[in-house]
Amino acid sequence: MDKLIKQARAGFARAFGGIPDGYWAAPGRINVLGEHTDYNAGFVLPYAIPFYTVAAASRSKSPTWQVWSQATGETVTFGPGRVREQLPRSQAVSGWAAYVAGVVWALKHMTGVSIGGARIALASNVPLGAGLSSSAALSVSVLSALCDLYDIKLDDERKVLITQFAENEYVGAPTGILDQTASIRSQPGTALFMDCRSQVVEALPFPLEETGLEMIVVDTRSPHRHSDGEYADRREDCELAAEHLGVDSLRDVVRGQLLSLPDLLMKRRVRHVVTENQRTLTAANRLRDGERDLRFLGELMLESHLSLMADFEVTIPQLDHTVNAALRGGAWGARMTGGGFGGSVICLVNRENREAMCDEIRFQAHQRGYNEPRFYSAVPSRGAHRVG
Ligand code: GAF
Repeated sequence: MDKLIKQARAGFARAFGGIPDGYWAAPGRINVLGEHTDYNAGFVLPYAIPFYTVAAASRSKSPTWQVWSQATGETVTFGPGRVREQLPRSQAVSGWAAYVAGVVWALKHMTGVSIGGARIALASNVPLGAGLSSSAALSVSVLSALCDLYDIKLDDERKVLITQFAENEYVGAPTGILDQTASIRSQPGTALFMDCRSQVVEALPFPLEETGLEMIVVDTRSPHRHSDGEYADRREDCELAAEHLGVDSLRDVVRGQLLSLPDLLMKRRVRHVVTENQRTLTAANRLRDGERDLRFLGELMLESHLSLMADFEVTIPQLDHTVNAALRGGAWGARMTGGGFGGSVICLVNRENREAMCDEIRFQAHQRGYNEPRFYSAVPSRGAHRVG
């Protein structure tokens, strides 16, 4: 964290001069179970990982927002004209800075509070394009900074909805609330079980270390293919199925209802959501009951992957091969994490088998001509907080 704060401070000085009023950090996440269930009002089990975006920020006198990013080295400046209602897409801020403009816009839209300008320098070590929620880390760090700078008091649920709204309506990505919730509400040493209908969360013990286990994230560095369009298609499949079954959302479907769906594709989509919710509930119940040996999660993770592969069709061969290689390398279980169509695989493995498993994954990737994967240890970490 110290390094990120230093980088953000140096970037702030270079881009704007002076020192910022404060520093706010927000993490990326993995999701242990509960994939593509959030927008179906279902259950999820993510946690924050020890990779953060730090926003170094100050209020500014003029009503403009200036944002510098360490990742691109550029400074983007925008005024109130680009964060107002009904803005044609061509006039909206684009690229990474859209997440910042989106937060400014959503904050005003959802609270009615008009905030003044700000200067923000962003430094991050959340891997980009790896399905680890670098965009949630970005928007949550900015929202935390703006709320403190302008003394706006919001509860966590509202913060989640504001950053989701920014992403849905300003950036144009139709995501659920999984990533933002994990970034805002995670607590160290725990996994965050959430009912996405009520937004009620429970921090459940996740004693990886105690049982000699590690959760390894494998960033496959696979090219993301049409992920936005495909993601929106899956949402639409789910909405159509819910309409067909006469339920508010697929969370309310019970197994027997599958038979009444018109075609196999719809049956498979619904089956994924129903079984994924069950897996997530099973895991949450066992963690709540104090189960210390987390190896039981391995099989649930593998079942989740198979369901995402066969029924929901959001994996790609590179993710499937990585899961297979992890299992061959000694993992208790492995699965893709996040939206899919590329990105990362998480693997539950004994600490002493970690290197052998990573070697096997690296070897298999090399054999198939894939990019060299990157490995990270996913220790359950703290959610967004002020760091200076
Ligand atoms: C992406 C989305 F942003 C989340 O809301 C969630 O739907 C996830 O894909 C799939 O579980 O990360």
